[in-house]
Amino acid sequence: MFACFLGNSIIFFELRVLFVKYYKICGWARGESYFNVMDLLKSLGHPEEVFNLLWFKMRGCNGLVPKTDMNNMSNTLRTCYLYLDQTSRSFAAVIRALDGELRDAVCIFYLVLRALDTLEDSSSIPYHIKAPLLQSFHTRLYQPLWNYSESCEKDRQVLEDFSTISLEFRKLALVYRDIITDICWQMGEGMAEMLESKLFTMDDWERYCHYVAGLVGIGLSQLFAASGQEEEVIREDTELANSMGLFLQKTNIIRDYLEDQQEGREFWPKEVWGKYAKTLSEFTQRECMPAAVSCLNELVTNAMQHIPDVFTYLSHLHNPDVFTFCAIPQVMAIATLAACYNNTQVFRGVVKIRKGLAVTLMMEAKNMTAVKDIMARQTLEIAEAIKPEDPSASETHHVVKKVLRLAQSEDQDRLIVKSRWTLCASSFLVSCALIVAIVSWHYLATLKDILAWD
Ligand code: IN0
Repeated sequence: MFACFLGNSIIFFELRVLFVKYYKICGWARGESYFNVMDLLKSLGHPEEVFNLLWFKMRGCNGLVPKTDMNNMSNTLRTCYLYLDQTSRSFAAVIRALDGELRDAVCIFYLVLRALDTLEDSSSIPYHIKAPLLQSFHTRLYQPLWNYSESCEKDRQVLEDFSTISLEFRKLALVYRDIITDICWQMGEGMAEMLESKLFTMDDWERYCHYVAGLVGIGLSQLFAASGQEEEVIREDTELANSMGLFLQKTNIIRDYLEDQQEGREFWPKEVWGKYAKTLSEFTQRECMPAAVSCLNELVTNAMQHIPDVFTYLSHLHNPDVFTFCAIPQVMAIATLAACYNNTQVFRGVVKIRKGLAVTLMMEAKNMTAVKDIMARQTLEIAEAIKPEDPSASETHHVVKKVLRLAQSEDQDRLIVKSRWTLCASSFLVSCALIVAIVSWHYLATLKDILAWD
């Protein structure tokens, strides 16, 4: 066992050196592609991810979703899709997979929400200006010349050229416009309300997440129903739609602890972190790591409570494109939570899921069985990382059991067997790669010597 581990470690190191050299020589895929060689290396222990990455590399996003025909679009709509690509490349591909007028409605909804979110995030705008700006934001959708150029945020372009987005908004059918306007109005009011209040209680946390993400789920459900691509009932259960948003937003808040600290923002609720520290910023200090991780695990456990609602909401969807659109962010979120759980890296840097895993999840999340499979697999990873001494251990076990029961009742053993099989296959693949690498290395070295003699 030890020899196998040592062997694979040496192989891994050799391959890393080889790949990094190759990467430097070729400059392959640097920046302009969907992944680079380091992404491949990170997935070396997961052969199916390497395979999917290569497939994705060859076919690009078009391998996952059909290409949008940009030729028949107005210049302004084309610009909107360009902004969509700039703000969120992978999610843009997911939106493009939607059908007909729903696709444009969701694209515009997404950009309008980005603009509102960018306003909320702009720390350079003082409170007395920001609050009325947020509250009146929905009215800007009908003001053709309104733009905002005072933001210094990364996505400020959507505010600076808001007139292009609002022009396309005004071309949408009235049903879509009314839904988008109403959600922006509620969200702007909510954001203004929360501007000055710190997130103290769990209720504050839930309310904040409802305003910025739950309402998105509620608005999307209304758009799906209005387009006729989903049944009317999907609008009715706003609690389920809210949970879809809360699961995503809580995951973002947990993952972005350090980034938010560095930018002077705090979104972790005091009711939880107050049990482990005097100030939230303490968690960046090495000596506070055990307390920080306990707090982190409690929040992950809290976010996981939304998974049963996510299953129910997804099971109500009938249209395969709408299903994939909703399922992909959810499976990415559970993978992010699994990567964060019990991980001190949350307090030291960026926790990101492997690109290979992200591509694999995007390719797999096509139906309820696949989504449940993914949720169960990631939940099992969390289960394996639970430490008995963790203060939330029993609560985490409880939610893990609930998710597994809902996800895989009759199939638990198959998943465990599958993950073991994957491990063996990985070792085998890595070993084969080593052999190929070493043989090639010797062959090239010999060839070089022969040429030198000549
Ligand atoms: C979203 C959501 C989203 C998509 C599908 C169904 C949803 C149902 C309820 C609530 C939200 C739903 O998905 C995106 C995903 C996304 O943008 N991913 C980023 C990754 C990242 O880290 O930013 C990417 O680049 O791929 C999402 O996160 N939000 C969002 C915003 C608008 C719309 Cl129309 C849909 C943001 C948020 C705050 C979680 C709601």
